[in-house]
Amino acid sequence: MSLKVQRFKCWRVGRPFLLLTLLTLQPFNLSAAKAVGPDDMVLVSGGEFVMGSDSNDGKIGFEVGMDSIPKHKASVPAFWMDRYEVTIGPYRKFVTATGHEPPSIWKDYKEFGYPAPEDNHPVIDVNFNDAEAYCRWAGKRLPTEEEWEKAARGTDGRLWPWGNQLELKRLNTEDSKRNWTTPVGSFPDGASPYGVQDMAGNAMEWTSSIFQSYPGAPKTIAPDKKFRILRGGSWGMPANPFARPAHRHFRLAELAQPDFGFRCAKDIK
Ligand SMILES: [Ca+2]
Repeated sequence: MSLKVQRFKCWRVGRPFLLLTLLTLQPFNLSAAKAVGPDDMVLVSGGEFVMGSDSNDGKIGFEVGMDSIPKHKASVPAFWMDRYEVTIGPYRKFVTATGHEPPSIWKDYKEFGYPAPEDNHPVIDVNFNDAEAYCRWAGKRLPTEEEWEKAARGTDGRLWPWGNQLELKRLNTEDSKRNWTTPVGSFPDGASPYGVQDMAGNAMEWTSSIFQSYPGAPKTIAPDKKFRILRGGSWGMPANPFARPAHRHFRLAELAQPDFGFRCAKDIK
């Protein structure tokens, strides 16, 4: 079995352990504007919003990870956010322009039975460093997880980008049985209050944030730069809890998987 298939299968097999971890481990220690910015970015307004989860959002340890509590107020300055996940088309231009190593899945997709890369699908099989390098090349940056969550949930603490009820027709997750990415923007009814799309499902998205406990968490751990936060779940995961925007997913920064993608943010000058 190839390393790539092993990696993905290990991840899938490992999901019960993730849930077990969430269950058993102590914490490791619109007023929304829809202005269109450069490169089809949308303006996310600055200010306070509801971040994180509590027991009202689901059973702690099952639907709500121990690392996602408590629910708290956070605040970010206004910023630009990509409306869509970064797609293969522009990522290919980045690779050509810079000589950056392309995702290995571009070469071996046939071997593993994956669909051929298509320009309007999100780029996947990228690690944190790839994502950061692309955003820098594009004159942007990765969003923090605070920015990502505000762009996905707005200010009112909703559970999903469109509201409080999970509706599987609004996103691409394992539940939809597509078993792969969809072209970005395929679920316009799944947009967030700011008009940002695919914030639940499709490609899971790297943020710039280092994994650490939230303020007021029952227990804290020291931040570790080796781990970065991904958000939003993916085509290969059940929607609940993984694609719920408050769900945190931490992985080694150098890890690439066939469902790891990203989008970029940008400061307002
Ligand atoms: Ca996504």
